Amino acid sequence: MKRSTIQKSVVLAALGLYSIGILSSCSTQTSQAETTANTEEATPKELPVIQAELTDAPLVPAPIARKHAAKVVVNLEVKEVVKRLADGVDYTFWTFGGSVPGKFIRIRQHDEVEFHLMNHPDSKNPHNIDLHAVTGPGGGAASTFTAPGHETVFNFKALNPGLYVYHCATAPVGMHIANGMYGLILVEPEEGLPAVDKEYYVMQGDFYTKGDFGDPGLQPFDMQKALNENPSYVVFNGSVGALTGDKALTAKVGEKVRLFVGNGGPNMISSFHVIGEIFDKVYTEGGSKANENIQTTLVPAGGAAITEFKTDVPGNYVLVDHSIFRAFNKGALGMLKVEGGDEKNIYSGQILDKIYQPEGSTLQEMPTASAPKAAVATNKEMRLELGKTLYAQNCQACHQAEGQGIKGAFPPLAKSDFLNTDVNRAIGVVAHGLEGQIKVNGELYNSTMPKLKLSDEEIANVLTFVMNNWGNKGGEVTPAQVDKAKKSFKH
Ligand code: HEC
Ligand SMILES: [Cu+2]
Repeated sequence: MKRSTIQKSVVLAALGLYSIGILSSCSTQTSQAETTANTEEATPKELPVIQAELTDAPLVPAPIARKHAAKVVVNLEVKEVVKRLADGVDYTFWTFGGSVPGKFIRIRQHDEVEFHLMNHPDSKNPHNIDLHAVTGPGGGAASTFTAPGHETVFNFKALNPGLYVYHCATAPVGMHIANGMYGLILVEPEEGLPAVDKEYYVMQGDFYTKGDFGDPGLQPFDMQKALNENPSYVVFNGSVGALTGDKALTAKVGEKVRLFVGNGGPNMISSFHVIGEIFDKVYTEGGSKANENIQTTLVPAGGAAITEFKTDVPGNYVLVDHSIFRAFNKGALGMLKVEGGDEKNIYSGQILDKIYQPEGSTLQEMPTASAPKAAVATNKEMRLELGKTLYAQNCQACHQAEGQGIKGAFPPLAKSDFLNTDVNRAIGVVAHGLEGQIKVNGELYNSTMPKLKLSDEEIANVLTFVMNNWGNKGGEVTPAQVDKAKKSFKH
C-alpha cells in the first residue's frame, strides 16, 4: 500500500498539479482513503471482531457467508502428543491443535487476523508458525517464537486469496515439520468459492521412524532416514488408515465434492489421485486459476491444491499418492464412499467374463503350443516355494508383506480366523473374488477383492504358503481341493 501511495504521489507530482508542500499533506490522506477502499464500501470503520472456527481434519469450517472484511481472532495451541501412526505403532507428534494435520483455518480476503500462538506448558520444545498466507517476515515466524507455557500474538492482513500451507519454522525446521507441524489456511476470495455439497480436508505427510513400516511400539524420529528422504510412512491426515473403514469420507451419488488437499512434506511431492474419479476442476497449487478434467495433480511439499468433482457412480473411491508404492506399502491411501443408485450407462460393472477364442486358422494354433508351462509343485516344499513368489506378485500389494493387511481396507491373512476356520471358503474367495461385508478377527470389512486370474495349481500354492506363515494353522492345499471348493463356493 505504501508503494502505491508513493506511485500515486509521483504521478500527481509529474502532472504538476501539486506543490511539494501540498503533496506531503495530501499523501497521508490518500493512504487513509486507500485503507477504506481496500476493505470495501460495506465495511464499517471498526471491523467486526469474529472468533475463528477451527476444525480437525477431515472437516473444514463452514463457507464464509459475510460480504465484508472482519477482524478474525485465531487461537492455536501447540501440543506435543503421543498418538497412533499405524496399528500397534505410536509416535510423538508435534501438533498445531492436538492432531496432524493442524487445525483448518478459514478466513476471507481482506480480513485482518489477530493470531495467537500458544505453546502448551507440557511441551519440551519452543515452536513458531510460518503461514504461507501471510505477507511479512517469515510468514509470521519472526513474531511467534513461543516457549513452552507462553503465548505470542501478531496481526496480519490477508492480501491474497488461496489455499495455503502453514508450518512450524523453528530449528531444526525439518524435524519440526517431520513431526507433524503443518496444516492449511484457506483465504476465500471476496466473492467466495462456488457452492458444493461436501468439503473435506486431506493433508499428506511423510514420517521417518527408527523401525520399518509396521514395526510396533513407540517409534522415535530417524534423522538419517529424513536426510536420505527415505520415509517409513507416507500418510494422509497423520496416520495409516485415517481415511479408511468407518473413517472413510462419504458422499452421495450426484453430489459435488471439494477436497482441500495439502502436503506438509517435509520431503515428498504428492501425485494426488482418486482412483475411479476425474477431477472436474483443480485449482492448481491452491491458486485462483482452475484447470479442468484432471486425473492426477501434483501437490508440492509446502503446497496445496483444491480439487472438485461430481460423484456419478456409487462405490469406493481410493485416494492415493500415485507414486504407488507409497499408497499400498507406506500408508498413503484413503477412501471416499459414494452411496446411491447405480448409473449403468456411466459404469456398467462387469458384463462379461469368458474365454477369448481367437478366430482364424493361423491364430488358433498359437496359444497352448508355445506357452511356457507353468511350474507344477510335486510336494509341499515346492508348493511353499512357488506360493511365496505368487504371494508377492498377486496378494502383497493389498494384504501386505507380513499378511497384516490394512485396517479398514484390506483384511489380515495373518492369524485370520476367517481363513483358519474354513479353508474351502478362503479358496472360493481367491478363486472368485469377494464383495460385501465380512468379519475378520472381529473387524468388519466391506470392500472388494478382485477376481484374480490364477489357475487351481497357483491358488493351491499361494494358499499353502499363506496357511504356513504368520501364525496360521498350517496344512497343504492341493489343486484337486481347489477344484472342488471352487465349485461349491457360495457367498
Ligand atoms: C486389490 C486388493 C487385493 C488383492 C490383490 C488380494 N486381495 Fe484378498 N482381499 C481383499 C479385500 C478387500 C478383501 C475383503 C473383501 C470384502 O470385504 O468383502 C479380501 C479378502 C481375502 C480373504 C478373506 C478374508 C481374510 O482376511 O481371511 C482371503 C483369504 C484373501 N483375501 C486372500 C487373498 C490372496 C491369497 C490373494 C492373492 C492371491 C489376495 N487375497 C489378493 C483385497 C485383495
Ligand atoms: Cu515446532
